[in-house]
Amino acid sequence: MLVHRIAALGVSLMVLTAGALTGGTAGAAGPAAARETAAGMVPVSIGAGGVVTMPSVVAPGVNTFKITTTRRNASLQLLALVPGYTVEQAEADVENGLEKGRLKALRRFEANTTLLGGATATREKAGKLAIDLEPGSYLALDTNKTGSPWLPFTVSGTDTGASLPAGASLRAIDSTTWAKSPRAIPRSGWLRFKNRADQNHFIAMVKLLPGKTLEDFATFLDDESGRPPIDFRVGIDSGVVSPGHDMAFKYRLPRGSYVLTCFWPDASMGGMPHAFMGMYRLVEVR
Ligand SMILES: [Cu+2]
Repeated sequence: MLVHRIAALGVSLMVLTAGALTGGTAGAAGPAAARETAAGMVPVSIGAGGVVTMPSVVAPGVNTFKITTTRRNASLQLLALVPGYTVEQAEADVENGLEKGRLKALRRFEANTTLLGGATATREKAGKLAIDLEPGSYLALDTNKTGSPWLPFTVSGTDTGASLPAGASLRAIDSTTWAKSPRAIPRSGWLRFKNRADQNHFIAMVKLLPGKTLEDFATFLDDESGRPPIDFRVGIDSGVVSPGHDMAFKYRLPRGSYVLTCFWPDASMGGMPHAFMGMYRLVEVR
């Protein structure tokens, strides 16, 4: 029951933060934009039922996936499966492991996938995701929609020659720890997520309500009751990234204090989301 409620909190956070104030921002003109267009811009559209439409072949190297959607909120996630592990097995393991909290399924999913991150989009605002992909077979899906079909695509051909866009960088380290720096990030730009930890993680960064502190968030997690001290509508979400992988996504946030956390379930802790293991810290947006 405890784990179920915790998981429900994680899911609601992911769903509610998806698409809040992310995506393409001002400053679309200029040299950076010209480079993006020149090298590896991949259009992705997400329609009813979380159906993803994008090119079936993408060039290797760094691509920028521009995500548009007719849905209110959509969350693109990219991943690759170990050869021999099928989409059907992966989908079943997600349902049993992530939604029903069955640890064997969660462990099998984690052992057989490379999670590459993602980005959110809303009907009003496109999202942008930059990832360096090696040649191979991949899948794309909308994690904001249960039952979204997993779309296969191939990475092959000539390298784009592009590099990941410059911007602020947040790092996961050790097992379930956020690196202490930077303390603050700008209000908009590209945010890079480097997973240097030994577990899967995602960035869930959510704004603290006025007057609330990180201590209030800690108390909320400990008590598992009362009103959350965070505004679920204002935040960003990176999609899930496997150890050793990097990605970057475009964001825009109002100035303020945010909790940087992760709700990925830890199989070695009975499926407890990382937030409940202390994986959170303050980030100022200036
Ligand atoms: Cu995590």
